[in-house]
Amino acid sequence: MAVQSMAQTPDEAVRDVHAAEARFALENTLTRWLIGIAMVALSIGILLGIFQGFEHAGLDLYRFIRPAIKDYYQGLSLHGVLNALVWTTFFIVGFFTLAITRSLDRPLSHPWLNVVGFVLMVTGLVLTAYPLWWNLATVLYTFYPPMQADWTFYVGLTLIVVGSWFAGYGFFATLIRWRKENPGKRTPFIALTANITMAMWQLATLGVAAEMLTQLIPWSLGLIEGVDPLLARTYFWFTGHPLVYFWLLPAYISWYAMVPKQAGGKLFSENLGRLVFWLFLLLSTPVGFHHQYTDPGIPTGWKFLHAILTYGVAFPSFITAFTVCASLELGGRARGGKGWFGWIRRLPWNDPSYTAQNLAMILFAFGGISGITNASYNVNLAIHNTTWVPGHFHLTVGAAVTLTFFGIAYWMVPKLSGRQLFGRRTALVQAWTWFFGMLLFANAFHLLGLRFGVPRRTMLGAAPYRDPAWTPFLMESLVGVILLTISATLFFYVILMTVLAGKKLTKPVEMPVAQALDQDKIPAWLDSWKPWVWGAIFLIILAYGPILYQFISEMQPTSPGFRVW
Ligand code: HAS
Ligand code: CU
Repeated sequence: MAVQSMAQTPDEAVRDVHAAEARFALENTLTRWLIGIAMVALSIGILLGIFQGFEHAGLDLYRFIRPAIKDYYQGLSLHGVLNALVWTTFFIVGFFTLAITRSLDRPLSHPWLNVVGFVLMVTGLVLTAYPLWWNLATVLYTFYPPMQADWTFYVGLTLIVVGSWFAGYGFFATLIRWRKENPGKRTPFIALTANITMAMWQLATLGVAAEMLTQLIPWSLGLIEGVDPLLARTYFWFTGHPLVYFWLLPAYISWYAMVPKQAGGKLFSENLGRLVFWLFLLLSTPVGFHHQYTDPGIPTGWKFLHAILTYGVAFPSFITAFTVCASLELGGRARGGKGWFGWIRRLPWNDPSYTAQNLAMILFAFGGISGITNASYNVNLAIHNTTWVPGHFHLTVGAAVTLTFFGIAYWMVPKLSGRQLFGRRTALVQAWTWFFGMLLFANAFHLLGLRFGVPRRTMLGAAPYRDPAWTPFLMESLVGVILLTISATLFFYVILMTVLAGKKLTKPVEMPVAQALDQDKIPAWLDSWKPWVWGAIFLIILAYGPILYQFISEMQPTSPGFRVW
């Protein structure tokens, strides 16, 4: 990065920053497209979420958009795929393209890999959108067989994942090149942790790749007659759990390495931060059976092993809670905060990028608690397949991750568009309405599931067994949905107005990068890949190898496909 020297005028310094930014023209273009597509997907996904919220409260809005969207289940499939799979994956790859290259202060070493990745992801998205739109893939975002979708759905999703692999190869190649150019130097935190996230993703997606290639794609093309649902679900959750950390870790990167800078402080411990990401590489995957506690056919011992490992993977999040709070405290005190809690008031609550992310952290504390509840082998039986589970994941992916991505967008969109954020106050209202909306929505859903066993993924508005005792909670969730509707409208308004009508920036925005208290004291073992990658492979083989071998050798691919909606 260009630094303003004594002899430079401010104008010259700005020109230098522009020139430095020009080196990243391709990276900027890729990021613009990726986060643009992510936001379009999110806008449609959210719209359908609003329809669902109203349906649960007894107001079927689908009748106004029929036949475009046939019913609740088609809407729910679109909502889940667009929000949980498309918004996240496209935003993350876009964010990393910018963050890794700025962190290493060098452009991508093999940009064609990232361009190929982008083309594959977009082709995959188009292929996936077609059957979703025509009600040929109403199988919800987990696409459990024997529900069957059109082959284009499976091939499309596969291409999105393969595209993200290519993006990952581009990032790895760039990191390797940087290491050659900078022998003996410790990898910068953001570049390292973003690459760890992508490496975790490569290992984790082997499950869904096997599911798609050996079962779902040939089955939907009529090349094989049946599938084995238990084997397919096991492959799915092999990827499905680490998928949630693929969403979370980019938010953690921002909380560790960017938010402390925005708060005016420093990262409390980079060593702890690095340890956390290596632990996620190690422990994210071998835990998938905590989604299958109620599946018959999986021996109890395996479920128990995955339960133990799940408590293991919660540990790095506890470290994160500690480190992030300590870093914010450093910031609050540097800004003049005093006393036990006085520093909290001094945090930059007037900065929407900061506020969105701090609110995201607070909601994640609750989402984390409900996750740890889910993970208990026996308590899970009380809440599995109830609305408790969507309550949990709206606090995690819907709040911790999405609200953090909104916060990131509040500096990244000005950076990419060269325009000042439009409506700082509106953006602040957006963050707070999302916070309260998710809080009410998720609280109601947790309680409905826990107290009444209300089923998830069900047209509750039309359910004949609907109990009047549910009504106050459904109304609470409706208030949440209304707040979220307002919030989403404000978000897209702020982003669109920034791009279209924001004041031109005279000085480019820089990516916030926090210094760490211990940044000159990083030991080699927190900068070396081999032990962690081998450890991760070893644990995956231990936790999945024998049982997958048994499932594959006893496979009964007999189930035909069903189109239920
Ligand atoms: Fe989960 C189901 C267990 C985390 C997402 N999860 C789901 C599903 C989704 C999902 C989408 O064991 C539904 C799948 C489906 O459709 O069927 N989950 C966990 C556990 C964790 C966890 C143990 N989940 C996540 C994250 C997600 C996510 C993260 C998305 C991003 N989850 C489960 C289980 C199920 C499940 C079972 C299956 C349920 C069933 O029966 O179907 C842990 O990783 C959570 C650890 C987190 C913490 C919180 C740390 C707090 C921090 C914030 C600190 C900052 C503060 C701010 C306090 C321990 C880091 C300070 C403020 C100032 C002002 C200074
Ligand atoms: Cu999980």
